[in-house]
Amino acid sequence: MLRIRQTLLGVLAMVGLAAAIAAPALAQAPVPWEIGMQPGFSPVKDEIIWLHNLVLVIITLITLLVGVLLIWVMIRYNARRSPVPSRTSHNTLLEVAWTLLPVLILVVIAIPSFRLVFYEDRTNDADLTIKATGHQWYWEYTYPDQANLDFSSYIVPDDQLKPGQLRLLTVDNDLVVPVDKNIRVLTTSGDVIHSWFIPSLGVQRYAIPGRTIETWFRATKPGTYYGECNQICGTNHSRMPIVVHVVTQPEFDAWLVQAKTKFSDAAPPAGQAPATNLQASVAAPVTAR
Ligand SMILES: [Cu+2]
Repeated sequence: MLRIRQTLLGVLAMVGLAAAIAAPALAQAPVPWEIGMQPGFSPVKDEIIWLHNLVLVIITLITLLVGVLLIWVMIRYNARRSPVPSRTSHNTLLEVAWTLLPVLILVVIAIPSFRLVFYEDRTNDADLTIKATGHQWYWEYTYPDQANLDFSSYIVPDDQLKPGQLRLLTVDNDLVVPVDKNIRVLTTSGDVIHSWFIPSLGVQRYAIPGRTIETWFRATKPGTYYGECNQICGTNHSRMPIVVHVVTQPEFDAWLVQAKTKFSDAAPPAGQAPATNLQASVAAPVTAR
């Protein structure tokens, strides 16, 4: 009897362990009928959500006030109830109030808004820098601190998706970064304007040819974060998703070793412009621009 119980416990423990291993890790992607923002997993996104909620309260109050005033005017001052309209054309107090009040409301919104713009602009103490270069139609990622490790990230076409992989959001090579580290992001482009956008990390930066723009994020939880190019950039604009895989520091170090071997022939020599890598050269020829 004891033996059976022990065996059963053993099996249960194994099932539990297997479930823990197989449990889906955090994956932040859009879901159907989502009307709010994706939950935040970076300090910048938390600030964005806070500002959004502030403006939501203000705009709701204004909408209600204007709505109530409109209904009141329509009922109380329509031609039937008020056949002889008032001929008042000036009211100093009212005019001062409806000029100053909106100004004050705008100032209340502007102060945290500017603060946020500067907060998301850059980080002074970056632990890691990555460069995201937009191309028609894929992303190229470079790790300047890591001997210019460089690789391309292409969408996985619908007919090659494995079970559980998200359509239009899965790529062959994820961008991998460590958790709880300040990641400096530099964006640029090799052709037209793209935009590097990951909603749950609060990152959105144009990728402009001939320019390098900076921003940053710090992912607070390991997981997979999905984003997309959100600047209309041509025929396959919808087919250059962004996948950021956030892992622990030891996992990141292990990945680096493996990635440096895997993408070694793709890494440009230090100090030189990134060469077109292997994947780019075997990619389908670009027919439309
Ligand atoms: Cu694009």
